Amino acid sequence: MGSASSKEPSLPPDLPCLKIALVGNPGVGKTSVMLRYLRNQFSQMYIPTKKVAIENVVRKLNVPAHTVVSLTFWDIPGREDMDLHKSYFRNLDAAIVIVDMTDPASIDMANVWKQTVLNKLTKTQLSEDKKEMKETPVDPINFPVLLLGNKYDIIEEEMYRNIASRKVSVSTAFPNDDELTHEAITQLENVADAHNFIGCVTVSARLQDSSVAMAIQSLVRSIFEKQGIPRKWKAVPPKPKPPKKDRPFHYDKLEKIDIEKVLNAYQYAKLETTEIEKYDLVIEKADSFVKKSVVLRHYYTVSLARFKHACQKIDSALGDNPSLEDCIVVMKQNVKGANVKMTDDEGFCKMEVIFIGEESKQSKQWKESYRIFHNEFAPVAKTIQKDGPDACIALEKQEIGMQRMLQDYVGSVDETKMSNNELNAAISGKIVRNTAKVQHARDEMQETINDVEDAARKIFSVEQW
Ligand SMILES: Nc1nc2c(ncn2[C@@H]2O[C@H](COP(=O)(O)OP(=O)(O)OP(=O)(O)O)[C@@H](O)[C@H]2O)c(=O)[nH]1
Ligand SMILES: [Mg+2]
Repeated sequence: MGSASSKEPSLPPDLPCLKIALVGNPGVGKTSVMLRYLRNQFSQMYIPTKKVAIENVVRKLNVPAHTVVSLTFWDIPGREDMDLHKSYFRNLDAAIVIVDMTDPASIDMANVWKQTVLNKLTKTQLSEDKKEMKETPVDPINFPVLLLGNKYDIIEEEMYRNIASRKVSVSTAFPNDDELTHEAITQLENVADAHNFIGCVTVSARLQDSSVAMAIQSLVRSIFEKQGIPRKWKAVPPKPKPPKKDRPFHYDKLEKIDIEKVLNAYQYAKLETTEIEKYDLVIEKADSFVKKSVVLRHYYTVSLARFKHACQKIDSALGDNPSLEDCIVVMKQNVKGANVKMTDDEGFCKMEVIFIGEESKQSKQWKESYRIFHNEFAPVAKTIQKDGPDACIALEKQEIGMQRMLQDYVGSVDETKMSNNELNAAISGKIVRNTAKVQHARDEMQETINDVEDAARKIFSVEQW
């Protein structure tokens, strides 16, 4: 059995590790089969493998349960002058003899390759006194060797071509299985039977048809069936999570809201376009600033309302529309085994939880309020403080741009004496409405900045109480 890589911390501790050798004549596609399985790639170019190539992969295979398995493939070059070193076949779990379905000679050679592997099999074991490693031969009788008929795509094409030429005048859909025969398939099956391979499968390393993956999965399954899957080889079940109420609450590890995502996801009525390219470019730019201000204001209002609502659940005495200060007081009063302190954080505030006792279990309602404050309300308020003033300036510029656009449009209509009054009115109307929306967005952004400043003042004022 190959040894598990102990460097991978995320791997299951008892990862089953299989060492599999790929052998066969030169050019049959050993490297291609490995490349398809490991990286789902294929190259038409033939570059003969000069030295043995060793590749490892850890996969979850359905063999039968979803079991994580480490597979190490030894791609052994097929050249005759290759020295087949002992180490290639030491502690081997299985071998795949690959043949080329378009090359009958390579199929005939399959048994020679199988015997070569079996003759060289050894395994290492600790000596009886456990002082050294001993190398001992392996009984080849039950050793799993799979016969893999590669380049099936080529003979499949050939078979379909033959059928097509036989059925020139017949327009039936698919040929049935009896018609899909080829002497190479018969030859492959005969060799597998005669020489006691564990089975034979046709595959194509060229096509992305999963044939290679399925063949390897079935080989691994039969290895496990033969060796028996020791209990420890089964996929390691995930550690049971502690019951919900005992789970530690990481105050600073809560993921903060992603403002960019919020902006992208928000359903927003865009500014109107005019179908005049030079105007629409300006409108599109203005639109991004308007959207940002609308979304930030909306999100700020919603998260503040959600925070207040959550605080009401901590203490129902808060009433219907509690002030922000009262909510912070409730948070401070209801924290257990800790103090809550409001501190400055990038222009807004942060709710710091300072533990004073060993037991610090907060109620579900408290945690939810904290989560909303930390995760939603504070991040959006900080973004408004940071980006709001620039957004206001940008919106002001866009507003001027829109006014110029209107002048330009009206001027251009006069100049060309266009007679389509309805269309002119529609376009001017769009520009006027867009201008109003930009103006409104700027006013709202300014108001929101003031609201956030006000909120920060109120929150800090609680610290002085
Ligand atoms: N059409 C087709 N061509 C294939 C397939 N598999 C491999 N080939 C081509 O066959 C040639 C030889 O493939 P390799 O994978 O390099 O063969 P190999 O067995 O590793 O050869 P050596 O390293 O010399 O032992 C390449 O040109 C591949 O593109 C297949 O499934 N279909
Ligand atoms: Mg090769």
